Amino acid sequence: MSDDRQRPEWVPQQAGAEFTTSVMKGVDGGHDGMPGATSSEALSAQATRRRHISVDEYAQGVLEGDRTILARAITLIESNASAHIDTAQEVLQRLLPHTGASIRVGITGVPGAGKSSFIEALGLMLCERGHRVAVLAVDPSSSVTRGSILGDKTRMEQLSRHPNAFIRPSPSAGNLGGVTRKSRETILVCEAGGFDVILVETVGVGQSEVAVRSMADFFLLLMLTGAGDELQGIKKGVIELADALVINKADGDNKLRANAARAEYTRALHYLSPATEGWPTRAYTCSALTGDGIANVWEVVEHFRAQTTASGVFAARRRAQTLEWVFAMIEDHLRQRFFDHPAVQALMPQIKQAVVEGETTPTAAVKALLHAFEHKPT
Ligand SMILES: Nc1nc2c(ncn2[C@@H]2O[C@H](COP(=O)(O)OP(=O)(O)OP(=O)(O)O)[C@@H](O)[C@H]2O)c(=O)[nH]1
Ligand SMILES: [Mg+2]
Repeated sequence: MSDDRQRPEWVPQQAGAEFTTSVMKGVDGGHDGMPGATSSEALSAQATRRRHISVDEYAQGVLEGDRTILARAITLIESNASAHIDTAQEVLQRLLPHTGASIRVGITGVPGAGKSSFIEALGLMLCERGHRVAVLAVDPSSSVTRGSILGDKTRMEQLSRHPNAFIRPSPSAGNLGGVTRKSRETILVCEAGGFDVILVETVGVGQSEVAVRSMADFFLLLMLTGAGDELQGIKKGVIELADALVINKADGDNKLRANAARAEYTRALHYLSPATEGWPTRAYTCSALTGDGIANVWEVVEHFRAQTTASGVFAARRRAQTLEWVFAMIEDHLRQRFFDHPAVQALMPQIKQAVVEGETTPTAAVKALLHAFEHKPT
């Protein structure tokens, strides 16, 4: 059973471009607080996995908290096949009225900062308090490093077994735009499925933090005490995205250094503009290992939610994020159509040549390419 839980069902190679993602069973039977799955229930769940599911069944299953259907709905969202994209959109349309009632927390930090351990500790605490916690990952590079998915599942072992938790690894493919869309839609499906806390983990590799910030209400930067160069080590741009800096591993010998780092960051934060209007970003310490400070971090998140909800900033950010999402997708689609256009492709080599050799100005080159795009039939 534990084997099954940790082994992603990789889509076969011959599935080609239809699927770009790995599929992992969200959770085993009985994780809804429902009676544990008997073998016949497990069999019928397996049958559901294979059988075609209609839009109605998807929507109803997700709303009823059926984890098999929830996992399949996410798989549908992660598929790049155009038929699946259409069905996924119909399902999402049905679910939309039931989305939004969660707190979406983005969590980032350099590799080894303890993100997975922190999520395990925080997630378990929240589950014990009766929250339903969905953990998602955004990692555009995970197609290369599939191993980390397995690593994460084992690091979140207790959480992955908790009846109130649902852990979904990153869709393992391609460009950030695609991964972002899939993650945002997955958030919506999880909300419709009754998850009231969404934790989105991403590795600190630059662009993906911006993507996760764009889908999170609260953004948390997990940090380590470094070798004296605390402030230089981390990119200022990333700190400016954060609603809280949390220095992890404040335990044992490291506790004093962690407290010193917190004081140092607190001073530095005075000079930065806060990520969220009216919310001063502060530094905290915690230990994912001992659990120290974890409850305090969650208090901060709840305080943030209460305060920004009262001020209207919470809802305003959600609205702005949704609109940004629309425009980002328009840009993606247009860019794709432009570069895929046969006339553009035909003209491109000579235009590039002319530009690099100084025979054409960039402006004239763009004009010629856009003319080809707009006036030549596809
Ligand atoms: N002492 C101590 N060790 C910790 C703490 N949190 C995590 N670790 C250890 O730090 C290492 C990295 O932790 P992970 O949770 O895997 O870190 P991560 O940020 O998810 O790493 P990546 O997924 O590789 O980006 C593991 O060996 C953990 O056991 C902590 O609070 N205290
Ligand atoms: Mg991790």
